Amino acid sequence: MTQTKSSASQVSRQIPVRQIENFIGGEFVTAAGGKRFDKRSPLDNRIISSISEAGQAEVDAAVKAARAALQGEWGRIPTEKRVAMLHAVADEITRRFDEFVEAEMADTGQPRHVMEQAFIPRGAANFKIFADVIKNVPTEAFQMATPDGEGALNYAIRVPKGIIGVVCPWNAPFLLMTWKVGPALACGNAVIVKPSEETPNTATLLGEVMNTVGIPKGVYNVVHGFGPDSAGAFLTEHPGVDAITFTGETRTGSAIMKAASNGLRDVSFEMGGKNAGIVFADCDFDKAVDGIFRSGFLNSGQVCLGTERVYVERPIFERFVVALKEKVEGVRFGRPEEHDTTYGPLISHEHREKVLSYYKKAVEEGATVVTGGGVPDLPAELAEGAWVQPTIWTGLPDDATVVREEIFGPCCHIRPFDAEEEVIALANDTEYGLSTTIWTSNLARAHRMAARIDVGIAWVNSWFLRDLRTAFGGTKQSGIGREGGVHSLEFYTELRNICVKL
Ligand code: NAD
Ligand code: 6OD
Repeated sequence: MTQTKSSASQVSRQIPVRQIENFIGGEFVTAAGGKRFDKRSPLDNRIISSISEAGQAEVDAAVKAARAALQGEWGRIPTEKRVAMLHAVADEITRRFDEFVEAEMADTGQPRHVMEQAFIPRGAANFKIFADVIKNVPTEAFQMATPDGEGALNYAIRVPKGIIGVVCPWNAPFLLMTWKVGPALACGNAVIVKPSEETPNTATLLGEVMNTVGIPKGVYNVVHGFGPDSAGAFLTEHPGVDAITFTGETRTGSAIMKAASNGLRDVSFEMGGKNAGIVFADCDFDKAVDGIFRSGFLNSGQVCLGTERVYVERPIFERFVVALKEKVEGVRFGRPEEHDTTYGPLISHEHREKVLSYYKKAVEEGATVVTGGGVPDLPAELAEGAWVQPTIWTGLPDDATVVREEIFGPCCHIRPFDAEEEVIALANDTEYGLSTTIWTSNLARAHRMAARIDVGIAWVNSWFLRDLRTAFGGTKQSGIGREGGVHSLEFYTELRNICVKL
């Protein structure tokens, strides 16, 4: 695999440790008691941030601030003005684009081009699209006959749900956080965000944007910390939080669902996946190789929609494995700020241990390692980072651990198939149901397949191609509910029917 030098490393070593505080009621707040935790760079394991860990008192304060905002100006603001403010938030993110890119690169270690072309622009778009949805989507009305002949008129209005707890993962922090905060605010709610402990930066920076734009204090709050016995649990267990939207591991979703049952609070969950990539012999070969390379290895494989199981029709199987191997071996490891870097580390050493344990398990269970399988040999300044080699396996049985469990790393198992029915059964043989990507030039087959694979999103001759008006979510253990376009309104508002006797 190609390696790159790291000329920027001397510069970045001199950067002081960033102090990150909670954002409550429009102020940056250090937690009472002064408890802090460190964030280490995935690139070289250096401490890059010191974060104030919110306790129960800070979560209580955030709930109080959010409630006051709802009862104050924010609760009365006309939709048009709210919409204009959210457009201003998007514009301010764009104005401070480079800061968001730097902040996200520092936390995740992922290459600049991924931030610049995908993750940060999506943050701004998430505010605009939902502002426009709330402005343009009508509610229903029904005329009704009554015995006195005068009739009645029913019409619906949407009211905000109240305080939304937003619990976020680390893999695409700004995109995934704003994907929840955008619609929640568009609908008139107040939010309390709990970013991942691994990626506190951009959620905090967004607090500055909110203040600049004049979003009323308490509408957007951020509490930092971990899950159990920390900010995550304090937030999701808090009776003052009206609904919880969560993106993360299925196991965590289960814990949050228990917390939400207290008070019967509504939940929207986007969780894990073990998605199948399916390649037919009649595909556009080069596009399919590119597509599966992206779906398996973008963001170092840390994408919930990624394809850790790849099924390739037998006539092109050998050729496909060779072509994907070549692409994977062409990645350039390096610091994200360097323009020729195409490939970053995993988020942390803890996650690397998990991924490497699967690499070991694959070999123990009899995999042929086509490429990768270990830790790359990198220059000294990156040697302490959370790097792993992107990895391809073949030859495993369908019940092998790495074929069944979500790894969330840069790896995939490729298996040949012979028939459509066979590959549908293979794709569906999982407890997850998030996404699939199907590569074929036979459109009739593509439609048939997409309808029969039990997922929330089926891509044909594409992957992670997002129209934000469409429904996004998972079936089975990949999620509860749908967000996106009008579907987000179903979660972030209560629909109130008003019946007027005429
Ligand atoms: P995670 O579940 O470990 O953590 C997510 C968030 O939950 C973090 O902020 C964490 O601090 C918090 N948390 C953990 N335990 C908690 C608890 N008991 N109560 C309250 N909060 C708690 O997930 P992760 O490792 O950050 O992210 C990776 C996972 O996210 C993968 O499984 C991936 O598939 C999934 N994911 C899914 C989607 C999707 O759209 N379906 C998108 C991105 C990531
Ligand atoms: O594009 C989105 O809206 C979305 N929620 C993407 C999820 C990516 C998972 O890693």
